[in-house]
Amino acid sequence: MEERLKELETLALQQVSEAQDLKQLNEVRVAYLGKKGPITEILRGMGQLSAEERPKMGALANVVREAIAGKIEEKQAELEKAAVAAKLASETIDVTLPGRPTPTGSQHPLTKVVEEIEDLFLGMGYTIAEGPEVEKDYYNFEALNLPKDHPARDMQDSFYITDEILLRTHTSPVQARTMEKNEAKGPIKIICPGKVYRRDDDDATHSHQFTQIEGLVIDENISMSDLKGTLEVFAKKMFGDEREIRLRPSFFPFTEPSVEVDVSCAKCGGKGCNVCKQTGWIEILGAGMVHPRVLEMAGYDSKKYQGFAFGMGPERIAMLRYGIDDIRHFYTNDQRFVKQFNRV
Ligand code: 2NL
Repeated sequence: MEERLKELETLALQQVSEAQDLKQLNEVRVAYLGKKGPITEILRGMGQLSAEERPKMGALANVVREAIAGKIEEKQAELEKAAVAAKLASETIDVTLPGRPTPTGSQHPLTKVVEEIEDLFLGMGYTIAEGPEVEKDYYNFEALNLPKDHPARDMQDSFYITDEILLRTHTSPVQARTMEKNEAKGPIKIICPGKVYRRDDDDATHSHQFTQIEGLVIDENISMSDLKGTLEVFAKKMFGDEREIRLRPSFFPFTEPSVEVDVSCAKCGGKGCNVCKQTGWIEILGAGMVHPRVLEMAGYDSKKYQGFAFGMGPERIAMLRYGIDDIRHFYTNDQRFVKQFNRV
C-alpha cells in the first residue's frame, strides 16, 4: 500500500507540473483528490489493515494528499499569474501609434437652413410648435377657410388616406390647432417647421414631400406693419444686411389681405441678373393678416384680436443661399452633394 501511495504521489506531482492551464490542473485535482479518486479509495480500504498498520498508512496517505494538494496550490498560483500576465500582454496599448481618423458626418444643408431660421425666430421671442403629419381634413383645410368645395383644395394635389384624413399639405394645421387649444384665447407667437406632402410629379422644382416653416403672431393691435418689420429683420439676417424686401398683393384663402414677399437680389444688388431673371427681386415667402373667419373658427374674437402669418419653403431658401439647382438633391442623398456642405 505504501508503494502504491508513493507511486500515486509521483504520478500526481508529475501531472501537476505538466498542467498547461487551470482547467487541466483542476482535472488533475479531481482525478487524484476527488471523492472518487485513488487516495480516497485507499483511505476507505483502511479497515482491512491491521491495527498497527492503520495509523501508519493513514498518516502516509495524508502526507501524500497534502503533498499533492500543496503542489496543486503552488501550480495554481503560478498559472493564475501567467494568465494575468498573458492578458496584460495581449491588451497592451501602444500609445505612440497615430490615431485612426473617424469619418465625421456633416449637417445637411436643409437642416442647416431650418435650424438657422428657427434660431432667428426664437431670438425674436417665438416658440416652436409641432403637430401631426397625418392630419384631419378639418385642420388642414376647413379651419383655414378652405371649405369642401374650395378650388384650392383640389383632390389631385393631396394624399388622402380616408375621406377625412390626409397627409398635411402645409404646416398651417399646427397653427389652427394651437389657436384652438389656447384656452385663454390670448396672444400667440409661434413658428411651425415640418414636413408637408403634395401630389406632384417630382422634377427640379417640385417634390411630393418638402418642408415648410410657417409663423403666426396673434395679439391685440397687430397690423401689417408688424408683419413687414418682422419679415425685414428675417430677410436681412438670412440674406445679408444690405437686402431689402418688397410686398406684392396676392391671395391666400387664410389671410386677408395677402402678400407675396420678395427680397432684393443678393447677386446683382437689384440691378438685374440671371439669378433674379433681370427683375432685381426674388420671391421668398407668402404672408398676410390672418383671415377673421380663421380667427373666429378657432374661437378668437376677431374684433379684439388680429394676427399675421407667413409661410416659406426652406428648400427654396437653401437653393437660393447655396445655388442649388434641383430640389431633388435634398432627398437623393448623393454623397457628392452632401459632402460639399462640410464646411459651409
Ligand atoms: C407660402 C404661403 C402662407 C400662411 C401661410 C397661415 C396660417 C394660419 C392662418 C393664416 Cl393658421 N395663415 N399661414 C399665411 C400666408 C401664407 O404660406 O407661400 N408658403 C410657402
